[in-house]
Amino acid sequence: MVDGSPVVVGRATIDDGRRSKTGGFYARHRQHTYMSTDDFPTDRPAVVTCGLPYANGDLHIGHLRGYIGADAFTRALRTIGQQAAYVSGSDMHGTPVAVNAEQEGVDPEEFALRWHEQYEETFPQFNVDFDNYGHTHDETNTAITQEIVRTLDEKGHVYEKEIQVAYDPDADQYLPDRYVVGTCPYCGEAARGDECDEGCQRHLEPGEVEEPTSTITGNPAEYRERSHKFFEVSAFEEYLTEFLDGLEGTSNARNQPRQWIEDGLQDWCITRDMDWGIDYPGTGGEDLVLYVWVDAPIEYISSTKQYAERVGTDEYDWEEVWTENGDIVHFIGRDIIQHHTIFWPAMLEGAGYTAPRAVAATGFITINGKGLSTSRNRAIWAREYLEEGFHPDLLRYYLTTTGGLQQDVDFSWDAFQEKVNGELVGTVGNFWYRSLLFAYRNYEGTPEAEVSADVESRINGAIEEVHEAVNDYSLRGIGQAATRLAQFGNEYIQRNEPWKLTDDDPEKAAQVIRDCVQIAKAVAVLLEPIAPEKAQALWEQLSEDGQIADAYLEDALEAPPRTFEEPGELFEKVEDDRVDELNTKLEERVAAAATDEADAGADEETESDDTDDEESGDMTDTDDLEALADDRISFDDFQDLDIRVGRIETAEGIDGADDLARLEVDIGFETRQVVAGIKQLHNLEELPGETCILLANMEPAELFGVESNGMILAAGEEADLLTTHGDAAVGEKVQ
Ligand code: B3M
Ligand code: ZN
Repeated sequence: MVDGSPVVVGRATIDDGRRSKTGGFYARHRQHTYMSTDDFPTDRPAVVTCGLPYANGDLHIGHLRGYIGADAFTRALRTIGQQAAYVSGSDMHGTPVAVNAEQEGVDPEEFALRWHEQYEETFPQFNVDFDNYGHTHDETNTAITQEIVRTLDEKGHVYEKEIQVAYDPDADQYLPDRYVVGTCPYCGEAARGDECDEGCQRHLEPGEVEEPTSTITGNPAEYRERSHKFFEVSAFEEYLTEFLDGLEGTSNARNQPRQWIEDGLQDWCITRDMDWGIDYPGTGGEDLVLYVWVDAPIEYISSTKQYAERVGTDEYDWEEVWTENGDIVHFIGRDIIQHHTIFWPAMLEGAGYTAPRAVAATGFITINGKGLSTSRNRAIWAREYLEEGFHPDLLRYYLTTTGGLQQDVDFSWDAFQEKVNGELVGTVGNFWYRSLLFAYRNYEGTPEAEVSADVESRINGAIEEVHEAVNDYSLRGIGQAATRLAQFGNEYIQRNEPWKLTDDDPEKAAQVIRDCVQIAKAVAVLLEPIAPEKAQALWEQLSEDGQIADAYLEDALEAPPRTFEEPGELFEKVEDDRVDELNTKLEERVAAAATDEADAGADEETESDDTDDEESGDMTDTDDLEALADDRISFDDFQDLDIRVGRIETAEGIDGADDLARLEVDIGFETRQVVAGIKQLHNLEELPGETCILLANMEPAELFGVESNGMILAAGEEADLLTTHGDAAVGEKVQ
């Protein structure tokens, strides 16, 4: 245990930086008893949001991972009895939209609305079922944004300051954000005016980017003095530290901002020299608009309000959620953690709104192990996926159950085929079809028998897994609960061989099939958050009424109707030749894009496409456990490893490196400096004093200019640090 004994912080018992398992049990008739009263389901309304897509280009698989994930999470919350709304909207403002609209020679409003309408049509095609999908330019968001900024101003949190802003003399224009590119002052990578998108991912303030170049003319930009409005984020340091201690979601969303706070918070420039955006509402900034990152998250509130106004505030009280005590859960990409864990909670606190309960920051998507790149056409486009004729639930399953939320997930058509054919066709579909077909042929539906105690208990176990997965923000856990139950079903039917029993022991045969039909229904209820349309189809095959989306987890134990029709197969194999064809198409178009780029002499570094989140694909093996090694080593080989007990003396983040921390570890004879990829996974402040295990005779390596002289051993995707449990002294050899 790295972080010592469990401590009660904020809402939940935190143990090693993660929510503890509740140890709760499932009871029928919707009475839940859990150790912590604050686990989901709560008696408060929840809202789940997903980062707003900039209304500036086609949606691709990188976007879908987030929207599908948050949709699945909301559906899962509802299955455990949590009232929840799922809202988002299009991000219409800022330079990501203005620059692209200008390139097309279109007015930004018209440009953004066109994309907005396309997104509204596309999301439901992936069964992403928003309760409200608005946009940041509408009246609701304009009004709430201006009100919040006025409140912050009245409370003394906003001030005016003269700053240097980039200016293009040829274009006779100021150059906010994406109108300027240059070098990040923190890590030296190429950066946009307001974000170090290719390096350390830091938000950059106006004037910070070095060697500024105008993206309009390509000329070096000048700096000119201008008066701008600032929000005093620095005054919220203490508040934010406490907020992070109680924040749920992924560990990167807690630990990364801690580091930024430690480095010292800067105030935040909230205005820009542009026409496109929401007007600054106070005095003295009449010619300024608000920075896009002010009004964008406020759309979470506006969209919730629009939903509540549509269904009635008796049904869903948006003010309770946002100003009293709602459970607010934000799903975001890991590149926008700073906006959601520093600027946004400070704004909410300053203006008297509710703090988020959780920030779940997902990793990126890579394609065939390489960074997704829209400009290089190395992407799987939303429209393309559907046009290829694949069912949306297959992609939903792939994206939610391949890898943990924080991990980068690789997509390849081969891996997609393997997952679909293995888990959905081979496990879930196979179990569903064989059970229901047997039941239909022999009993015209559900046999008249009681579900056996063992099977009831196994289903209860799966229900409990979902409760735990929801409270751990683990989409993979939700999906796996369903797949594992189907796996159990397959083993159960195989073990009991009902086909041999129908003549010899008809009662036993009926019992086995009764159990299987119940498991089939339970798998559907459990799988609904991930694969809602397929689950609904199974529901209908069972002759169940209504929508499976309205079912609670405990309905998994209710008997299905006595009779049903002949079932059909719900999943289809992805054939090898389809995969070959899709691989070829992808390769060809990546090659074509490279040729176009070469022809146009495009400069890759200065491209301004927000969806072009090229990432180095550092893939962890995705599903479950890595296979055991086949090759055995000798005892002598093992003896070659000099593994020692160590004590961590210091731990600090390495500037410019997203994941790396520098540790000093006492190993008895000496203190070693090591570099470990744990910056986002642990609260570094809490590591000194912890006992760890260090591979001492690892070859030295240099990472980000820091020499690493040994390797800390850790397990699993959250880098659970290995330790000792007795009185082994520092320096002792592990053998
Ligand atoms: N529109 C897109 C991004 O940076 C941005 C998100 C806003 S969330 C409030 O991922
Ligand atoms: Zn940087």
